Amino acid sequence: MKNALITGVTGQDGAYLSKFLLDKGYRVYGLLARRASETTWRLRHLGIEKDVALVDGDLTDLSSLVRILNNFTMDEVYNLGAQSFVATSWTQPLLTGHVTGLGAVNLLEAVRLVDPKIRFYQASTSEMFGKIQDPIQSENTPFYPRSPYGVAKLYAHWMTVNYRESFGMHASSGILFNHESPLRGIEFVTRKITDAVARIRCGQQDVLHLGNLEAKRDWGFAGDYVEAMWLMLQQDDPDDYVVATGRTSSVRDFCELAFRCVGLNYADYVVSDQRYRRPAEVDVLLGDASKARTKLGWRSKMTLEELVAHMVDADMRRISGQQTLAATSS
Ligand code: NDP
Ligand code: GDR
Repeated sequence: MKNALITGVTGQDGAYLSKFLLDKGYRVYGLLARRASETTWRLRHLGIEKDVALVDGDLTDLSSLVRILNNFTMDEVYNLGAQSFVATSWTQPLLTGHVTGLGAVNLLEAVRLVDPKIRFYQASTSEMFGKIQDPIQSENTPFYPRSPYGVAKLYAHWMTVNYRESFGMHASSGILFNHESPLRGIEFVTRKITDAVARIRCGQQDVLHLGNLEAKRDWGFAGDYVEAMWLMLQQDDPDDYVVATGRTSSVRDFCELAFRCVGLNYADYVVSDQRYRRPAEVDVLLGDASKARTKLGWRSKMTLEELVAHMVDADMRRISGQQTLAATSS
């Protein structure tokens, strides 16, 4: 049986990755940062809350990471923990730098100090491409981050490369494009839309205020993407991989699909609101995942139409009272 530590275990990807690894027979340890209110609703929703061993620690506290790696033998470490909401990174740039940037280096350093043979995964992001330098972004596309979050992630990304090259560590980065699910945080645009669609359909909301409707993203399903993370750590050699669907759609397109799922026209409900616009925008992202396809044998399975229907269905069931999914997230 292999042991894996997941930081960010209470987040969307942490929950799906935990389930994926448990199904593969792993013993899964999850780094649990202390919060005043409980944060494990996603693990509970997937029915795995009792199967994940939660260990107390924080990415900003190197001593907690060293203690955990000293106390438990790990084969693989997945660094998914972050301040991951791009908009918040302008209002909390230093916290974002500490958690999302330096936090990754704390974990790399803990691995190097305790057992450099542990395989390491860094959650890098398409936000590093920001103001895109190629119309389709691959591992060879130059980076140009557009937010404090993107800059912090780029630092963590290069430190992962640096630890690989300096110390020979099996450290890989997945440059993942946006991936969504019913477990997505309510502040991200896709879940904000599907939640509003359900509320509007059930008569609990009248309008949906959004920012830039023309921004385009390459949206996939989180459940598909966690497999790519695992595949990277099963390779003989560490490397960096783009993980994406190869299709880009606008926020407006997403709205149209989501409202159509419940027989409504988005144009009757969606309002563009200056409050949700960002100081600097990433206008369009579109990933080329051919390296992941060739070397890892990975491909995105769920289409955008299926993803939207899946998310709307989950929010409809929650809002209409048939189940309590994400009740604590909204
Ligand atoms: P979430 O925002 O859902 O989860 C973030 C996780 O990080 C939460 O578990 C949170 O804990 C934890 N965390 C925050 N601060 C700390 C800290 N100081 N110490 C330890 N843990 C902390 O993100 P996702 O699941 O969507 O994404 C996972 C990772 O992948 C993130 O690093 C994100 O930046 C990156 N990424 C995500 C993409 C996406 O489309 N989803 C695309 C590309 C990269 P708590 O619940 O207690 O706040
Ligand atoms: P993103 O996701 O910034 O790509 O980061 P988000 O869903 O927040 O925004 C996507 C695009 O939608 C536009 N938008 C809005 N966004 C939000 N949140 N709320 C709105 O009301 C709204 N209206 C329009 C945004 O301007 C943006 O262009 C996500 C996170 O998961 C990161 O952690 C991850 O690294 C990247 O995806 C890949």
